[in-house]
Amino acid sequence: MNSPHSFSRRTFLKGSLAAVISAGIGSSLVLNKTPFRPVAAETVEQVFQSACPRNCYDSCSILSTVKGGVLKYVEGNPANTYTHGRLCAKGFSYTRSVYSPDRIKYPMRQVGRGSGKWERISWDEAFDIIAKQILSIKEEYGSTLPICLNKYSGNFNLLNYCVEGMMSSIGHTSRATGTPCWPAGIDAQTFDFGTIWNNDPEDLVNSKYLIIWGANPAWCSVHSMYLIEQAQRQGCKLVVIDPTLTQTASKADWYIQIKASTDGALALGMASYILEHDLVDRNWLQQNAKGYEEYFQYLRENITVEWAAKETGIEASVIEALAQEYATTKPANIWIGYGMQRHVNGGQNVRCIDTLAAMTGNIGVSGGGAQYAQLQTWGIQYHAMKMKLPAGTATEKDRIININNFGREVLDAQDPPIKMLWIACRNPMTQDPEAAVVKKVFESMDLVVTADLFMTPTVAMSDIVLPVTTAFETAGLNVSYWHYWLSLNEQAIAPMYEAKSDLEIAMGLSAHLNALSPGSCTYPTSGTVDEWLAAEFSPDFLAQFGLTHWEELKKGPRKAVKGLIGWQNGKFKTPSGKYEFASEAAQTEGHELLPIWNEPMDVPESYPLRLISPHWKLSINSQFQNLDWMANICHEPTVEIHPNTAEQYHVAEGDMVRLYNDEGEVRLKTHLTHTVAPDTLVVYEMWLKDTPFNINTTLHAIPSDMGKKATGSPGLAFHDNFVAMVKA
Ligand SMILES: Nc1nc2c(c(=O)[nH]1)N[C@H]1C(S)=C(S)[C@@H](COP(=O)(O)OP(=O)(O)OC[C@H]3O[C@@H](n4cnc5c(=O)[nH]c(N)nc54)[C@H](O)[C@@H]3O)O[C@H]1N2
Ligand SMILES: Nc1nc2c(c(=O)[nH]1)N[C@H]1C(S)=C(S)[C@@H](COP(=O)(O)OP(=O)(O)OC[C@H]3O[C@@H](n4cnc5c(=O)[nH]c(N)nc54)[C@H](O)[C@@H]3O)O[C@H]1N2
Ligand SMILES: [Mo]
Repeated sequence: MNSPHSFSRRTFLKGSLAAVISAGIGSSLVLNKTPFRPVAAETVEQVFQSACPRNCYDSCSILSTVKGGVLKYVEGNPANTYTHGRLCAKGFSYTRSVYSPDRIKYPMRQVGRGSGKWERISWDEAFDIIAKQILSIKEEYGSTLPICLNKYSGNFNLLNYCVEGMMSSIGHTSRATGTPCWPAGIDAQTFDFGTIWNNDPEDLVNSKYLIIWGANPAWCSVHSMYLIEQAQRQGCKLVVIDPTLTQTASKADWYIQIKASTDGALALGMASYILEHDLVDRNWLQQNAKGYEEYFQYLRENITVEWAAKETGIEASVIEALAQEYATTKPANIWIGYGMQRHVNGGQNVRCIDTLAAMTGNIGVSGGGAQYAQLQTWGIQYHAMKMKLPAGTATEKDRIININNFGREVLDAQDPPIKMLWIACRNPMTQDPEAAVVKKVFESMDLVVTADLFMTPTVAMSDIVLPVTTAFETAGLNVSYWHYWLSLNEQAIAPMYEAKSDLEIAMGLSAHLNALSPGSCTYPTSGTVDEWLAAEFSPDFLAQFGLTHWEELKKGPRKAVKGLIGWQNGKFKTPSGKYEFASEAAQTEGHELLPIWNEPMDVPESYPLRLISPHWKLSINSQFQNLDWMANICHEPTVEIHPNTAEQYHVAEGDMVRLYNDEGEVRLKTHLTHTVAPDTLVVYEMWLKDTPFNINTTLHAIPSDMGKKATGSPGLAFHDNFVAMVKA
């Protein structure tokens, strides 16, 4: 997931069109209501290849059944052996999101930002207002830098990089850069290995020992659970390390509750045990690693299991048993989650965990690894994104705005200031830290344009909303940052109402800009969907999936034919070509040379409770939970609290409480459960329609230690958030 997850996916290569898209200069696009394939008679069912474009490990291949032009049902595509014919609850709800009465149906203008007074306008009018504003900014400031794009994870269809392309095609702009998902861990693995490269998750079945360390696949990567359970049936021991007893932990053979942000100490304690008991794979190290003697010296001089026990809150005997079992059961696998790196020392903690896999020779082998994510399958051409600047562009480059401190950095931007926002695939009002600051940003703009499907809190703070298509109403291409499948997404139904894809929007805006000011935008104003798709394939990319022509994907998804076991070739992408225990690259970036212990954040005296806000089973970030189908299952958020803590604060099950700190506050009901640690509260991040709930009103924009090198901005320490609690 610069992407993936934003910059990295974009730059490394981490994140319909209707059959014919026509655009007349100066006119709006002719909306093509003809589906990708002609609609057959009302009674005939047609099945289309679809792909879930959400920012999720699983990126499922879907089969969509359409009758009479209506999407009747969706199911997992069995041709994808990872999706395996299954979907998650969110996936099965797609028929509801497509036909939801809450869809934004037409372009609209809001009279008074935040007033709720929306009036319908035509696409022509919308494009006209936007194009004129862009040209007037250019006139006033001599550049397009006052225009800021914030796009991230609403839709990872690879053609959606057209939004970045559209921005480049008008000149240099300000860009929300980086990713909230995984940046600290990416940098950590970049220092250690050279990049991120997990084994094919279908290889999980070959593990004999699996530690899931700060990930919750039972909710966030549901298709991996099937593989994990298969491994368990074949004798694999499953260990889960998490401050919370998650649903994944409930499936484990061994759940270890850890104090948040102390994972590095646990890994170091285990490493010191492995070293002391001579369980090190010296042979592997000699051939593949650099700097391990320095690391071992650090362990010998500084680390004991007893010390690790004190830091982590885990008994010494447990650490010893875990280290012993991990180092002696082969192959052993560690899945390093994104939740555990959302801390001020998160990247360094990942580096500490990586060393365990290296010390025991569990790298480059089936069933082994230090699995985090992969970008191996992201090698498209980025044709929709790479656009020429218009002639006469005076600026030298885009301006970087840290996506993880969007509010503050936009307000602080000067020379020139930021005056216009383009928001696509994003809901910063609920997903970003410092929600009050983000609101100020929206209030201070001359024009805010948001392209979305639903009336989110972000749309509510915009001047213009542009209705976009769902994946079923457009075409695309999807890969995963976890598994190795490539799926084509065929257009299955005509666009609903007046919705357009982001690509159609880019082309339409370009037509309008050029009509008003010839040469002001280089984005193409025409092209068939097949042409746009074909342009993303290089011979290498085709070969990676054993394809001779991209259209073979119309028959079904394809899996990469090589690169399925990370680092099997032993050629690490670090400066030395080895696995680097000692990383000068890390040092150059201002980090430690070695994966030594870095302290967690101090608990502020006035705000003694740690508030962890992980991802929710019925949503993908701010999507899905707004649907009535999901609201029927969960209609209000709760704060999970340990019964002992509840007693201490004199609160009972279902009481309303106020959680607050110097950033803001949130009010919600309690749910008492032994699954959370006594010093910790858990509130899942989500957007529920028609409620003021927003957990990020309490969240400071505290950076995690790493992320800048690979993704352009540091990560965000989402889970180093501390609050006080009172009965409301
Ligand atoms: N259902 C669903 N699936 C999703 C998403 C979603 O919102 N919902 N989001 C998608 C996206 S964008 C992402 S980035 C991924 C996220 O995928 P995950 O990383 O699996 O999800 P999180 O819930 O963020 O965090 C996982 C776990 O980290 C734990 N954790 C927090 N701090 C620590 C710590 O200090 N140490 C340890 N050991 N554990 C810790 C949390 O308690 C949580 O159980 O999932 C993707 N899939
Ligand atoms: N407290 C807390 N906050 C978090 C996190 C956390 O763990 N805790 N996790 C963070 C993480 S890892 C992530 S990835 C972010 C995610 O936050 P965002 O990047 O904002 O992603 P989403 O909420 O998935 O979707 C944003 C919007 O995209 C819209 N959308 C969907 N498809 C399309 C499309 O085709 N075109 C356009 N233009 N729009 C579309 C959706 O309707 C939705 O309103 O949240 C972060 N926020
Ligand atoms: Mo994410």
